[in-house]
Amino acid sequence: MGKQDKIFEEGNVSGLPFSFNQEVTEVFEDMIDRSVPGYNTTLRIIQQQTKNHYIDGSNIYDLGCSLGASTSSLLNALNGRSKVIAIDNSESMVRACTERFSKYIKTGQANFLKEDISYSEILNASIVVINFVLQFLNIKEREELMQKIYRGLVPGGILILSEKVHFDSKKRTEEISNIHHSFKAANGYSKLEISSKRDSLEGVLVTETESQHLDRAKEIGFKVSTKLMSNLNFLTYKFQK
Ligand code: GEK
Repeated sequence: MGKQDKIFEEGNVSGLPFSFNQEVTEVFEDMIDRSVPGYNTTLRIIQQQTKNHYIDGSNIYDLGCSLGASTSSLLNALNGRSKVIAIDNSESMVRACTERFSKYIKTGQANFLKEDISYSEILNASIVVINFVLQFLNIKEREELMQKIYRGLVPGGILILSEKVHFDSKKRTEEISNIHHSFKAANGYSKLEISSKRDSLEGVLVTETESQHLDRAKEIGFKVSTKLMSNLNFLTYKFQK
């Protein structure tokens, strides 16, 4: 585990919107672990689903890999059978991954690309992971990325998608959001840290409802959707071609 996240201890001092810069990269593991309920479960799900659905000779993608936690789950499940192509557009995240995973890069088991996933090529894939990343793209980019993933998957291939969501009812959204804030408080974040982070994410992390995600996937052509994890306002789905 890296450094403890104290970025918003004094509030949003810079006043800038949230970004995945060097400062965030250094504390990212602590930040996501203390902020996203069910995050560690998603990593176990990715490993288990990859064991079940990997198709020989296909490609494996981790889109928006951050420090490579999902990439690790993929590598553990594959045990050298295929290469993982992990992509992130944050320079500091990709630099950190290149150091952390040097052994896997040398043996050709992993490749880390600094790219905007909106422009990445996805080909001959049996597993694509987007663990809490679609929420950072604009709505048009989400639609285009999901279509591209669908085209890039082999028949039977799967997309594992985790997202933060909101609910149709404003009251329910508020209620769950308050419980989420209690989860963060119980993990040591102060009221100021919680509100400053929320403000800095305004317009950067934009949630949709569960039905918006499901309708989009269905319209694109995904045949099967299975909810694998639901923890407050954080969900993981498997969509199969
Ligand atoms: C995990 N999946 O640990 N292109 C490439 N990367 C992007 C883009 C984009 N357009 N937009 C955002 N990112 C990881 C956790 S974190 C989730 C993913 C979170 C990247 C961004 O740089 C960051 O590293 C990641 O998506 C989101 O399983 O912080 O809530």
